[in-house]
Amino acid sequence: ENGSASEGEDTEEAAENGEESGGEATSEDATYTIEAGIGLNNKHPQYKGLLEFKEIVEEETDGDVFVETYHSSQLGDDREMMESLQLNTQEVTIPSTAPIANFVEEFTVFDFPFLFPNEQVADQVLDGEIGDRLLGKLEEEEMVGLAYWENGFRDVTNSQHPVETAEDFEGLTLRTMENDLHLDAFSELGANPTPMAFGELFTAMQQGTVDGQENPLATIYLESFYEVQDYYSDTHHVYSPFVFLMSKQFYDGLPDEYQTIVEDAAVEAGEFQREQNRKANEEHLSNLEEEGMEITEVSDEARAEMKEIVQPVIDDYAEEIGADFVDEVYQAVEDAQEN
Ligand code: TK8
Repeated sequence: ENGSASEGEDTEEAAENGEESGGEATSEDATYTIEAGIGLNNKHPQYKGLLEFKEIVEEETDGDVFVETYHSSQLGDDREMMESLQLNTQEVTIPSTAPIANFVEEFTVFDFPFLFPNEQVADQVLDGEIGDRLLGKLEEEEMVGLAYWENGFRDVTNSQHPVETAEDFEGLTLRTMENDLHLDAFSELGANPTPMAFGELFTAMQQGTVDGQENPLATIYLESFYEVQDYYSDTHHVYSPFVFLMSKQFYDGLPDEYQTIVEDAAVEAGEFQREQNRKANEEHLSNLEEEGMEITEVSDEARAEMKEIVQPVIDDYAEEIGADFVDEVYQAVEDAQEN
């Protein structure tokens, strides 16, 4: 690995070169190189957000910090990329909170089924004191959390039959993220959950190793899941945040001024990403229909029944990660709804 935080003696010179050429930044001109990798492909708003981050950082540092972007799990799956951040052999990744919970268990709370009623409430809680506090806990794991981005409300697809009520989960082999709460909640619903890295999912559906999966609309459409799935249901059972993570060792090695730049850029690019993501999630339902998927709308009653079934699992995890802390999160959700 190329020791990307290598301190060059020619910082000023590099910056000058960047200015003189006036063109695209290159890694040769830079003192610092950020290798940034995500699991989703380059059509997804997550990648567009990452390109926005790159543009801001390279412009604000006059090319002295160069950002190399990778998608489609090219650098590994969420877990592997986080491990690379811990070792400082990769600088940035933007995983869902579910795999992060294997490093900092309190992150499990954001994956509680039906916790957030809408995206605006999610924004307020994540961008508020609670979200901040959890980002702080990542430092013990050699990572720095710079901002929350958005994966979105998760919906179910499968190749067997429409999922309209809780009973329809019975017997479905569903790929889940590698997260114990997800595993237990889908078991409780009667499904056969199969945890698997995202990068293996398409093939698993294609080969029939799993009947289905759950992810937000943008992923279902932009990753062409409609090619191997027939039924879509807008269950919206879990809101998945993304977290913009940086290797702590790399971050600590940056000059203060650059730390501020990458932090602000992660937040600003995140605002752009959330916007793009919400647009995508609105557009892609009709795209799925055009591709021939059968769309099932799930009623509020059916959602309430699903919630009731998984409630014992939620209670167990609340106990495990700290009942007082979880109460604070519920309170923050309520407060956000009043605003
Ligand atoms: C992408 C993952 C993914 C997530 C999943 O790296 O694994 O299903 O929703 O999109 O974070």
